[in-house]
Amino acid sequence: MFTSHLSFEATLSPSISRHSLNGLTIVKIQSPTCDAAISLHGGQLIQFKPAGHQDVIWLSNKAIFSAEKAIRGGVPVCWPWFGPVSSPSHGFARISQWQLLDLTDNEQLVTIRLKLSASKQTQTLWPHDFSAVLTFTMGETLRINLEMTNTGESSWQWSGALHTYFNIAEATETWITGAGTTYIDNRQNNLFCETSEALIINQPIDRVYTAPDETIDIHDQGNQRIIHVRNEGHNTAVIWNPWKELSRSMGDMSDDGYETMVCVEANQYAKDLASGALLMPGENNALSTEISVTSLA
Ligand code: TA6
Repeated sequence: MFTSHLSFEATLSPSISRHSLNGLTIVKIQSPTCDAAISLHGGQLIQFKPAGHQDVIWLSNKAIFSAEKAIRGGVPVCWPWFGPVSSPSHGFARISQWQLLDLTDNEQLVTIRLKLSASKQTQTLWPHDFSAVLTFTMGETLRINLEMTNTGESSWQWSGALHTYFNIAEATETWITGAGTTYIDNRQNNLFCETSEALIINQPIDRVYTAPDETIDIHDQGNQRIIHVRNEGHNTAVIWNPWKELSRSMGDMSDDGYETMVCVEANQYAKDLASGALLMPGENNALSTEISVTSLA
């Protein structure tokens, strides 16, 4: 567990402290309602455990904490594009250093805001002016909101995802409802497919659901719970499980890692950069996901 490798730096409030891990800054939350952690590298939540529940968010036990790489697990912020439509894949936000803007802590509810603005580095990858603010609201539930502003003189287009890795007891005992009945299958060369049944996690899955309900439910039977995922500002939802072969091929994922995780992502999908959502100068847009748990025990 990453927590055993944290070096304490400072107390920021009764429930919030700052630590370092391999040179990365980790903000840790320990409140009466939840344990959580956020890496300023990538602006990435890496832990969320509501009081009285198992971890809701999955983090690879082989995750690499380095400024050069996205952390495997948690909630990677894929922005200002999703997927391999440009380089680096899934955009630069998840490998950028975010700044701690401010925090609030009233014990029941903690909010943390991080900011990323355009820089010489980002403009070599994406020649636009922007500011992006991530707001994490953590209590019995978790809400992550990515707000983006076009601070430049010309319009730009974006796509992206809050690429959430969920912790489940056992993939083959888990099914997903609410994703809808139509999807683009990345494993069949982006073939458009229709389905009716709930999705059971018993094979490699890499699907962009094109008409998801506002709330998607993960029936985590092995943990006797349902995880509710309510997305806003998205046009699709991505469901991903790498399964055996891909798990084995990823150095930052154990061979059996696929058995206890599934990604359900709030996604603004675009098949290429030019098809992204348009943002005019001075305008802003947002993408959010809210996660809650119903115990069936
Ligand atoms: O969200 C699904 C996906 O686009 C998959 O195709 C797979 O590439 C996954 O994201 C993880 O991508 P990463 O770059 O983090 O290895």
